[in-house]
Amino acid sequence: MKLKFRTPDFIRRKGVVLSPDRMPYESALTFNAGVNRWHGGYVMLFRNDFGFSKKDYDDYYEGRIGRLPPTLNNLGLAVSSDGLHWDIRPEPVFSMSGNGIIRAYDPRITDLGGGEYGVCFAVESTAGTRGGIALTKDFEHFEVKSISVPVNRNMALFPEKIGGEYVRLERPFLTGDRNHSIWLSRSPDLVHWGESELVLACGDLPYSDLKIGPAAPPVKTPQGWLTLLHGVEVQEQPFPGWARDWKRCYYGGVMLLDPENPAKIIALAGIPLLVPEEPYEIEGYRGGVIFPGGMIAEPDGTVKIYYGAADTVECLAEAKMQDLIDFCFEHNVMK
Ligand code: BMA
Repeated sequence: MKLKFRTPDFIRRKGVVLSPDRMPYESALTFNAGVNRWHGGYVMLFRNDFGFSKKDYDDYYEGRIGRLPPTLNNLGLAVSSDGLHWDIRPEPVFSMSGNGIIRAYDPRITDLGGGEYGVCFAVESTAGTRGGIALTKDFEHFEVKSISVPVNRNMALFPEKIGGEYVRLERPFLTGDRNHSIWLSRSPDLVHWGESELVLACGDLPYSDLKIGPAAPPVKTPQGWLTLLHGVEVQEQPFPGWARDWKRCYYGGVMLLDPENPAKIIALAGIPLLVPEEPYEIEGYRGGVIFPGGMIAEPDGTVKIYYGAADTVECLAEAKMQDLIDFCFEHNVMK
């Protein structure tokens, strides 16, 4: 398949860091993780989908079964000393169901300081998709602070209060696909959210004609908040996935937000940062998906970018902080 874009040369892929075959419990897909620093190393909460296999999809598309099994999922935990090699904890650590809630997925981890971590996640409910926020210190016990009204997801908390308030990016679903835009809301307590402002409309991102969303929680730099996002384009030809009619391409993107008023974009790269090109990004459950959920700035100027690939595995890529910032300005479409 010929893609319109290519990943810039300064991105160094480190490959797959987590895959379903390594799971100590039932797993079909392990992807869309949140990652942060923890106890001198790194911590990862990842999405673990189970209850089905590639064979079910082959059987379905070849007419042997009329219905696909339902997707079940939980969140798993892994820890690492180098960010590349991960030890998976023996049991999943988080799941949600009941009271109209079907499942929780796509976690993102923000270090709020003082040993406290904010975890944002999407919630599938009978009334529609919702965005949840929980607090944890040990990644075993989670205190759910708030779950939004439908329809919303892709929340990412900033690591510090701005103007005395907690701040999050989010992606409500508005009317019509092209209006799935990135918004920013503020809260005094992580429970009550408001003062919402539009950050980026889907139609203003050149590599997206369907929807966009916030990705990893923003990282503070001297130039502003470095922020990853994803942009979705409709493809004519489906990628070679288990889901054979999946005709979408998910790119990773990057932008810089104003340090004092993060609802304002300083620079937005009008071309993608991560394009699905490697076999593990192109083939899987849903081929052609890059879904970044974690970004860590290292003291030596390297940035680790964690992303789900093909909705099947979790990957790591690295770049220099300066290259990411230069990329935003060189290809800035917000002039
Ligand atoms: C989105 C979410 C993500 C997923 C992506 C691509 O709508 O469901 O969890 O990675 O689609 O399938």
